[in-house]
Amino acid sequence: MSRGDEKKAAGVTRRSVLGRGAALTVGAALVGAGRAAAAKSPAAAGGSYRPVVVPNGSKLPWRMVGGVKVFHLVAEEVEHELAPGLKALCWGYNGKVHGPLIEAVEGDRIRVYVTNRLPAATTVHWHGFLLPNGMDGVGGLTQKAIAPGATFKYELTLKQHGTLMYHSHHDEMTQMALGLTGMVVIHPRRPVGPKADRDFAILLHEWRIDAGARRPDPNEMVEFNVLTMNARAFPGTDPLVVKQGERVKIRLGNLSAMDHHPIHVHGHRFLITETDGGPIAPSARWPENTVLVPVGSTRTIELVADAPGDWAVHCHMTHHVMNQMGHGFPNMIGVDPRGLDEKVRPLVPGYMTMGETGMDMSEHLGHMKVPPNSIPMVGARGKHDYITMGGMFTVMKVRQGLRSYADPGWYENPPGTLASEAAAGDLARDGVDVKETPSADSSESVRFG
Ligand SMILES: [Cu+2]
Repeated sequence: MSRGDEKKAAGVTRRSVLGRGAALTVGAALVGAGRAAAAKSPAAAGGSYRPVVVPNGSKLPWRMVGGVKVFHLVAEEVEHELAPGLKALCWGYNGKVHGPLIEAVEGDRIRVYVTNRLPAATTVHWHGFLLPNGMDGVGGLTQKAIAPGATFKYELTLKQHGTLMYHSHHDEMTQMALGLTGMVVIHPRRPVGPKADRDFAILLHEWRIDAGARRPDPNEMVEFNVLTMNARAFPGTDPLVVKQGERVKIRLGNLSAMDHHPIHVHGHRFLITETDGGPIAPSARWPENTVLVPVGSTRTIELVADAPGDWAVHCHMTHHVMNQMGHGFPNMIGVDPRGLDEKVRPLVPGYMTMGETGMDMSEHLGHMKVPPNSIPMVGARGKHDYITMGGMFTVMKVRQGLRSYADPGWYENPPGTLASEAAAGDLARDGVDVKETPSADSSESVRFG
């Protein structure tokens, strides 16, 4: 997320302390002090709202012209870094993949210019919007496609609030696979219920990028090997930094080609409060730990971050928390590679059998080579050890008494709250003999020893 976003979010948090009128002034001053962004301040929008934070992402600027919010999207080729070590030639908007998030308020009249700098015709579909048919952006059906070099104009009044999306609706298979997608947040004109202290937006996506290749393959139907949150794969994802006790909203959108993503949040339970159809009545919400975000949908969850720590937030499909270099391996689990490596090395210099105990690559770190412009299947160094995760994975960092939302580093576990190797004294006290295996034959509750 950009520093501007952080500043805005930090500035607006102070509103809860100050009076509303005074706070708006403080918020506007902070935003103005950030970039030349007076026109983007919530105060100028005619409604007060907590600006959305887009981890690793960006927001589209706008200006007010005769009571209309004017935006300008430019569809173009973008060289984008999906994770450190992996860059791809994608299609995006305004130099970004995915496109910048569009933020507005229910009731706003918006005008969006779309300039096409791609080598192919395109459109922009306003996904989930209640709008005039001719503004829906379906190439051929509701409009003529935007030819390369042309600029089209979409204009509509926002009749709803919630988390929506935009994407190309012309040769979708190619254009969405290359990244022509983005999110839209429409804040309610008259909010009800408690306001979130932190409001995050994350767009889920999947890509096929062969090792060493620079171009995502839009023809892939099944084997996606780069899974992303806001177009970044772990360890390239920014953490979600939250003060302990804050009310957190996470807006999840999914414009993957083929896969739904069950997003799991550790250490907390949340309520699903909205879909792209709008808010769910409070009486109909139920607690969850995992929310399925189907293709072409958004889901908004809310939680109170009451537990300090570094909490994993990730897709629960285990192949979606893996990166490029791990799929399609032969199954080597249980194979004894001794002797094999020596036989193969004369034929394949540097050959090393991997995967005989799984995909924990920590042992191979340092001498493991991957082809240029590709990333190993998992991970990064964590505080305690190697983190065997990649892809659609990030960390929610909950801390007491934060002074900024900059990455606070790894969590310091209070004494007695960290899993650790069992001490001999503990084993003796509890009658646990590590050489014995308690019989697990009974389906009833039993005691051992
Ligand atoms: Cu997934």
